[in-house]
Amino acid sequence: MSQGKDLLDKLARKGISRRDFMKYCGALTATLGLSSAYVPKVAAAIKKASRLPVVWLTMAECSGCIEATLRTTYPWIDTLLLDIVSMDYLDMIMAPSGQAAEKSLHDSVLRNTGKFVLVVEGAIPTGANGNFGTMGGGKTMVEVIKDVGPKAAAIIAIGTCSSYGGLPAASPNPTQAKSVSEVTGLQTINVPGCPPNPINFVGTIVNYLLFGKMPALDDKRRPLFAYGQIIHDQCPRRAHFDAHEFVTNFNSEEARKGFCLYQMGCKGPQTHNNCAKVLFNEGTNWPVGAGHPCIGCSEPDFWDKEAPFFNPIS
Ligand code: FSX
Ligand code: SF4
Ligand code: F3S
Repeated sequence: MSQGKDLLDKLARKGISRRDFMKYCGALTATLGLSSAYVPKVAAAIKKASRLPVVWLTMAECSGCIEATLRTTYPWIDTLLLDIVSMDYLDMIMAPSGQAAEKSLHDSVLRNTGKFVLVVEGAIPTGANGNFGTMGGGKTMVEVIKDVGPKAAAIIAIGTCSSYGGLPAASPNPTQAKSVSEVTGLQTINVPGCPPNPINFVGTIVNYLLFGKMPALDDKRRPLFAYGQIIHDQCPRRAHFDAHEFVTNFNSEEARKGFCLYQMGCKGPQTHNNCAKVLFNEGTNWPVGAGHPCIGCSEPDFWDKEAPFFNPIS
């Protein structure tokens, strides 16, 4: 049985029709900024994917990234992800634990040196000789990332923590947490957000399957297809900003009318992300749509730089 038919059969068993699959491929194609002519190519790339080996390491974080990836967007994203890639190590969902899990990591890295994609979620605590963060077998996260990182074909930092330090590195940063690139000296492809939209992660992988390379990046090493524009330029409340119609109190007529949240602290004018276009939870909504100002979660050091979150940009 061909892998493509295999995937569609697996999805069918979950009640996902070919039409649903094509709809998702359409959303993915649009997110990647490709014309609709690419939809069949995206579908074919996913169906024919040769199970790209992926190792996913979770470091110091809140697990929001993996939760967002596995539990939202589309209920069957797990099937899709586990089928288009060969998830050789992901401690959060894998069956083996302890030494058996360590062995899976070791074996996969050995078998696929130079060929696997390393996905890292979370920052790396470097204080106390790395002992704020240890993994199975007592190795520090610093040791693990320095060992595994150089053996990968590419490193995707998923979430603001692994990309730039994020929450664990927020002031006063007692564990001296740092980004993956700071600790390893290696360049990463950053898919920030706290958490990031899973479609931007899947899009990065599919871009690799489709074109054999990682997508074009901005100066903070974020894929341009997702982070090429600021929120403010895509926001449905923008007409209110231009007309100086602002919310100044959450419990007000202006808030109910959906006026601009700039004066409530919205960081949309300086935040690069595609939330306003692709939305979260299968296209349900996004922070500003729900009436909350953007807190700039896809920008480096946002916990420190953007706080207090409800103060207007100074
Ligand atoms: Fe959490 Fe991920 Fe934020 Fe960090 O997300 S959602 S703290 S970016 O590493 O788990
Ligand atoms: Fe810009 Fe935020 Fe106002 Fe939207 S709500 S127009 S992103 S300031
Ligand atoms: Fe984050 Fe702002 Fe989007 S807070 S999720 S970048 S709207």
